Amino acid sequence: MRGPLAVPAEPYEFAFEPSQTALLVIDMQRDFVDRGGFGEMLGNDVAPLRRAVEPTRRVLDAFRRARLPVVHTREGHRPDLSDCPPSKRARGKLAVGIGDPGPMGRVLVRGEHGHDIIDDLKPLPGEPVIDKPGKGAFYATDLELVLRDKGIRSLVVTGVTTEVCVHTTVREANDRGYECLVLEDCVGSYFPEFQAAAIKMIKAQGGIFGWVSTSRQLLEVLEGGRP
Ligand code: C5J
Repeated sequence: MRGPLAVPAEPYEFAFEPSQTALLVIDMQRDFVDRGGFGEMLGNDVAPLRRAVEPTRRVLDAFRRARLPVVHTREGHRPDLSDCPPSKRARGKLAVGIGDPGPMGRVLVRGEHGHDIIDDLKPLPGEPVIDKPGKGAFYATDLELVLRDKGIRSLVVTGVTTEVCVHTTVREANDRGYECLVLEDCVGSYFPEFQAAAIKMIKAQGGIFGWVSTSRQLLEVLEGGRP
């Protein structure tokens, strides 16, 4: 692929070298995104998260066609919960919480059906899947090593939820020197007001955490608007 490229974005054009850019797909897990999962069981409307699936799939397909790196993350814990801070488990005083039997197996436990990535965005063999115990994808994981070994400097960020794991990861990436482009139609929140505020925060103050664009604008640059 030719490079460098530039995508229309806010607060200004996002320039990137494709060979140094990875797609990050954050926590597109059944328990957050699917109807009947843990997120919906807590009373959340999963529709805004589901709206991010199709545009994310198009971007994922484009990265795969261009043979650019894709990295997926999943939030969750070991079956014995030894990597789950008691404070995280206790928070919310939930009747069904982390580690408990939920609608799709034990909630946020690795190996359970609900913990895994939705079928529409299933990782391909060879695409790293980073299992993270926290909200940020860099905390207590080998993500930074994986990115460094691939020579990555820029991240195209998608996933859920915008104000929690996406934001935490973008902030961590920013502090580590990565340039982040967040695709606003490829990230989702259960709360429309949080989605709007989280997107605004990223691009505020000259792009304090990064840039914001859309899947369409990125795809037009990556492959001339191919559907
Ligand atoms: C949350 C996440 N919202 N992946 N996790 O607890 O954003």
